[in-house]
Amino acid sequence: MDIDAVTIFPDYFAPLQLSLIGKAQENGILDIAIHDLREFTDDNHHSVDDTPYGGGAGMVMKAEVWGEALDPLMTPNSDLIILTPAGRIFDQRMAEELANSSHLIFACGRYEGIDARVGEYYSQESFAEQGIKVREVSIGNYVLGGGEVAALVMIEAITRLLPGVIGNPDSLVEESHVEDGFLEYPNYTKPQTWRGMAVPEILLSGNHAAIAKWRSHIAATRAGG
Ligand code: 6GU
Repeated sequence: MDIDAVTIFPDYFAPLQLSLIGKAQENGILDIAIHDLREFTDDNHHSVDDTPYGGGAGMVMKAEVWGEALDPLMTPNSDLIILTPAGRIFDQRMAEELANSSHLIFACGRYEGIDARVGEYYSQESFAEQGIKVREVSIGNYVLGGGEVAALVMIEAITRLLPGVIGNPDSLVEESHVEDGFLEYPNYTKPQTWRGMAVPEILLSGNHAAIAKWRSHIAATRAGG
């Protein structure tokens, strides 16, 4: 999978060199490129934002700069993800859908967001014909300073679903029920008693059917709690 992210703060993406995502890049499963939006400005001040038409607080990110940054990235079958608190809420189902894409482009807005014409422009028929899809996405009902952290959240949730990224793919199968409203069961390891607290007896029974039943009961009871 190819991932591009466009941002005015490329350093936000440093953690992508760590852990499983860092490994996946070394292994060639993932190719992540971070682009500095300011490199696509054409004025001396490298300005990326301007005052909103119609008035109001804050600044809006300029369509021209975003167009220059995104044009070279918009290859056939790309998914353009515009990060905004007004977008559709990201969940496990969307992660699974996006994990099937060959190319994700994350547009990280700051300030009061990106000029609305950018999303409209790349949603046009001529792009759709090339398999290019545009989505506005939010990671939850709260406001962040910008889309960078949201892009990191999405990249982590999506890329761990790719074949070869996670060491033990069995963990993906077990957690695939998250979408159905099931949360995970509690886990324990040695010692059997810690600070006077014992591990639930059933987990020591060796009765795999009974353990599975106990776990799904607990998970179902906790769900939505
Ligand atoms: Cl994608 N952006 C910002 N600025 N705030 C958010 C968000 C995105 N998702 C939740 N809050």
